[in-house]
Amino acid sequence: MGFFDKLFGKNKKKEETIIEEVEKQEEEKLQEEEKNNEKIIDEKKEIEEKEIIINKREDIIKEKIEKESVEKNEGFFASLKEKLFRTREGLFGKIKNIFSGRTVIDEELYEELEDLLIQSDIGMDMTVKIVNALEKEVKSRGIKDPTEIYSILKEVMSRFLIDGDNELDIREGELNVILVVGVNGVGKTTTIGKVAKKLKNSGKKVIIGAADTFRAAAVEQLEEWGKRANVEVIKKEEGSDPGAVVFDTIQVGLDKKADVVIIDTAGRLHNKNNLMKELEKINNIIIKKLGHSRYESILVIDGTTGQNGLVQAKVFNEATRLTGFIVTKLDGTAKGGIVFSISEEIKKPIKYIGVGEKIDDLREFNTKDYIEAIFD
Ligand SMILES: Nc1nc2c(ncn2[C@@H]2O[C@H](COP(=O)(O)OP(=O)(O)O)[C@@H](O)[C@H]2O)c(=O)[nH]1
Ligand SMILES: [Mg+2]
Repeated sequence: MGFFDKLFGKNKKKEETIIEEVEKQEEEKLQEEEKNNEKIIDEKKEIEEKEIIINKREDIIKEKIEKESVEKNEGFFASLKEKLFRTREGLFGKIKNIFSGRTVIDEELYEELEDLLIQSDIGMDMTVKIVNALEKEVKSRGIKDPTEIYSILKEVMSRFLIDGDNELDIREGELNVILVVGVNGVGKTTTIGKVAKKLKNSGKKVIIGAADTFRAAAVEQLEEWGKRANVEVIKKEEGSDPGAVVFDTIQVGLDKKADVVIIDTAGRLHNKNNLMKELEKINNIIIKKLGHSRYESILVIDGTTGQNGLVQAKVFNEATRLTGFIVTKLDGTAKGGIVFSISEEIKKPIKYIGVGEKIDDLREFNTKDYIEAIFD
């Protein structure tokens, strides 16, 4: 082996080891990079998975919130308690506080209670009756703890609500008439739509008569509700005789073998005598057409109008023949005491209560449910 050979051979060896080393290093680098890449991919995956979970959770929460708010505020499934939360939180919440904040039962307590009851639209007379009955009950049971009074008040107040006959008198196999009266804006037309849907859903054939002929808008509004409830509406031109509409509606009801005819009426009170005369005429037409006077004549009262509602109830009750009441807008008031004074002073049943502007916002009235809904 010559010198060069020796030299190059050695160098060759050196070259090989260098290449080997470089290759090794590169491989290690590659492996490291791959590892890093895998790590990044894993991390990315993890983040993506987390995002999916978070999104899913958000969707579930969103859905839940939407569902709850729909159930709370709308539709048939909202409980009466939810619908009457203003009444409960407002007035009756305050009443609860006057009992819990003291240690003795004294005159001052009863006075405070009286103030709150009057504020709730229960009215002076009713309030005195309730508080007297309460005092008597508390004494006779020997109650000393003010916190025990709340439940006794609940009991006493429920006694002042007329129980029974809360359902509309609808008979099988004959035409039933429901005449709906009340001043403008109380919710007659809206309530007729709600009642029509309820009856229709229970399998009845329903026809509505538009006897509020004084405003074209009134007829249009009723027709709109007729569409929503999917029932026929009988009407005549604006300004025509309301009695003639009543006559026609009952005739169509008889011809088509309907189960129920509901009649919407005008509610102008600026001319009270005229209105009452008109209603008398309508009543006579109904009795003549049916051949008897077994029909519902329902006064609609706006629950937010306070004692004014009670005055209306008295006026209508004296001038026309009423079989019951529907109190509307109880969703919109912190009061709700009007229900007690109407029930006690007029001594006629509340058939339904209105708890909103939608077609399903109508509830059958019964003492127990109402008391439960407004007391905590
Ligand atoms: N919040 C609420 N509004 C109601 C209720 N009933 C009726 N209303 C509203 O009261 C207003 C008058 O109703 P309407 O049916 O036209 O009264 P009418 O003049 O007696 O026929 C409308 O804006 C209705 O949406 C109810 O139970 N709750
Ligand atoms: Mg109307």
